[in-house]
Amino acid sequence: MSAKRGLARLVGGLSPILLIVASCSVPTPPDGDYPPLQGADAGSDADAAAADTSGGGPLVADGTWLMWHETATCVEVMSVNIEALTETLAVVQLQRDPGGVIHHTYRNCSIEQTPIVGVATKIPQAVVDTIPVRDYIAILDADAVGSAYATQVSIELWGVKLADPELDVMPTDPADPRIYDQDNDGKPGVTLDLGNGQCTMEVIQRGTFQWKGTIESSTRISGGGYNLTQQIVLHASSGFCSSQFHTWNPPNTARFAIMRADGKSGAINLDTNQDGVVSCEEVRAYGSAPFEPRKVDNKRCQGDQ
Ligand SMILES: [Ca+2]
Ligand SMILES: [Ca+2]
Repeated sequence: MSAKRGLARLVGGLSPILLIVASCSVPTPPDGDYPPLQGADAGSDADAAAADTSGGGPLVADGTWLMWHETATCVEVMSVNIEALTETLAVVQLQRDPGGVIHHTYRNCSIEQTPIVGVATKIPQAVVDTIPVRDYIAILDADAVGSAYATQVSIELWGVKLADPELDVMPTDPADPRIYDQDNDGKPGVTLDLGNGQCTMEVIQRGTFQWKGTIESSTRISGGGYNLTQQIVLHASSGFCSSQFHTWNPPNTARFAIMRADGKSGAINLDTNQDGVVSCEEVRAYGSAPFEPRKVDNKRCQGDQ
């Protein structure tokens, strides 16, 4: 089935949108791989708080960190704009090179979304576990508390491989050779579950992330950023899944925190089974709650589209 069929069966009166494509005004990307250093101006809500018992010494990057981030998506359903939130937990290995650049190796551990008009949109663990590990860099203007942290633009692809991950037009034909069965269920792309098994949809997705924040302590960095999500529906089983909605990412709402998790520098040690590795299972056991996820607020979706 093409991406254009089966539109708006469930939600009457909704103008069919060719594809679920989230869009918003994207800030000017940095020149080259090394973004200009700026403060955490992109995240007006850059106040994510979590338990942190570490001191105010300089930050030592090398080691294992937990990253939490929260991103918002607005969904237009029957002319009403609704906000959904996505809470993500990841294990990030940080390594500093002699020039001071911080290399990140990022592995997703859990991705949870709030329901949309009461319908749960589940990201199955089989999808999360098979998202490729990705690398990106950040720079710090210094190691002291209060110093600025900024990452390059980083692209996360689900179920598709692109020569230019950031700029290539996303394919829409499930037979396109760039689309692959990431979650190994025999179907192209990744399979998402809506409404606790009510229906499924096979999609590919491109997530664009850039983070800017501040060193809060020797074991914690937090701030805001922007994200852009583009999702192509390859096939939908029925019902709600085959409805197409206009979605977008509201600006200046994304938040993140990176918390050292390997017990060094006074940090918390999430290696609870003491095998020397902080696993995704151990990160999921810690959860998002310590980062105080905010509640959905539909007022945030009444503005820019
Ligand atoms: Ca698949
Ligand atoms: Ca462990």
